[in-house]
Amino acid sequence: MAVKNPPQKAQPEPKKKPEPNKQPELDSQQAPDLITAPVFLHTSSLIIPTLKQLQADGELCPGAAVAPMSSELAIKIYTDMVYTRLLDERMVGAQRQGRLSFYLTCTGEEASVAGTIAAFQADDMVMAQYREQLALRYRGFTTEQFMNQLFSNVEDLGKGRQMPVHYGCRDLNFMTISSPLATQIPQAAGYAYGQKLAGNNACTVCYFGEGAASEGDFHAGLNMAAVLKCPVVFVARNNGYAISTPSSEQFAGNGIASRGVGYGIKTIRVDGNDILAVYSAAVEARKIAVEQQQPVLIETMSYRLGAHSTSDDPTGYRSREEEQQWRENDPISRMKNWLVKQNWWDEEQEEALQAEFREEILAQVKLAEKRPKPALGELITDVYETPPEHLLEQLEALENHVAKYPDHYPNLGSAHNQSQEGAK
Ligand SMILES: Cc1ncc(C[n+]2csc(CCOP(=O)(O)OP(=O)(O)O)c2C)c(N)n1
Ligand SMILES: [Mg+2]
Repeated sequence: MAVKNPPQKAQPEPKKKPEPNKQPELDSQQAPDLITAPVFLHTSSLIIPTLKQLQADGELCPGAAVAPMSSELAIKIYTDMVYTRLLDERMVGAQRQGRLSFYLTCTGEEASVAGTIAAFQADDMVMAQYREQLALRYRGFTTEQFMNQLFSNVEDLGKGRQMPVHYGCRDLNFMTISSPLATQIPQAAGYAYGQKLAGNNACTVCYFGEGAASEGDFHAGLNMAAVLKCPVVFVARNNGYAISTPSSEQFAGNGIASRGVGYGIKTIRVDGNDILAVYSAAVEARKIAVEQQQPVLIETMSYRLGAHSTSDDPTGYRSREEEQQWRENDPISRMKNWLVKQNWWDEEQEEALQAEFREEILAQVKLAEKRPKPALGELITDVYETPPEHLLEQLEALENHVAKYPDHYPNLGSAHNQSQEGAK
């Protein structure tokens, strides 16, 4: 199936014959340096091809120059994609059962994340948006760690201070997610500039959605990265929507890739549902970032198959037919077809793996939801060396409130009593 993102105009428009009284369009391939009459550039002056290497039936596209991928790596990538799909399904279910407050899935975009993260080294920094849990899984974040964060319990690395899904893990070089869109983009440029100065041959991979690319931070971040030649790979996940806003209502240009070129950044657009194309592009992108010390932009064309979050209902703004069209273009089945053709995978392995993942996730949900919440006093630690008076007052007021209405805060239990100690 051709990669088409129905709600947006990401593909170049077909060339039309100039109509009378219309400005002729300039073809960048034949453009002279100087012109003597006003001729305007148009979106279609920039041709942006889409890299595709794997077909839906698991056959390679003729002539595909695929980055080498061992069977071990292919199976690791595939099983992490399957894990994430199941984790997402289960956690949406947990939210619907009232066990969890909020969740965001990666469903439909697994190849965009798996194919990119697999091309980076463990000491490369990841700065993500919020839909890239697969990158953490790839680096070894455990089911228990996912659950502790999602249930904001005492074992959560973030001490229960963040909304569910806002993961962070220092040991895995995964910067903590921030809710305000696009803040990670200039931060990634800055982090990569630090890596350049340190000369340690590491780089940063920075994920964001096409919607986040409308923020000012996107423009500042890309420009800084280009001018300062920062080793950062920007991955724009173009999934067709920013919550309910289709890309066709977000921008009039040729996707996000055209902007990379505009900032002087080496740029590639890939079929985001094609694991081999995404991986091949990311392997080359990392090489450029580290060996040539300059940024790269990858735009992955895909589709957000699920709702924006558990607070959203997409039936109000898009059709089931559109969703079905993309469901048939599923990145996981495409990779599975390829693996089966390589004789690296079969149905029996698939069933065993899914059963194992389901059991593990369910067991960890049950354990995580029973763990106590972090001590209340932790709310005001780690910012000031000595918590200031006004925060201590607010903490006291909160503790009095919780003491007055204990039935409303059942999970605080004994952890609440430790809070005084935590704050001091
Ligand atoms: C600065 C800012 N504005 C608005 C929001 C609300 N918001 C959260 S997610 C989102 C859509 C982002 O879309 P996109 O970047 O395409 O990512 P996707 O959800 O499609 O992966 C919006 C508008 C926010 N978090 N931060
Ligand atoms: Mg989007």
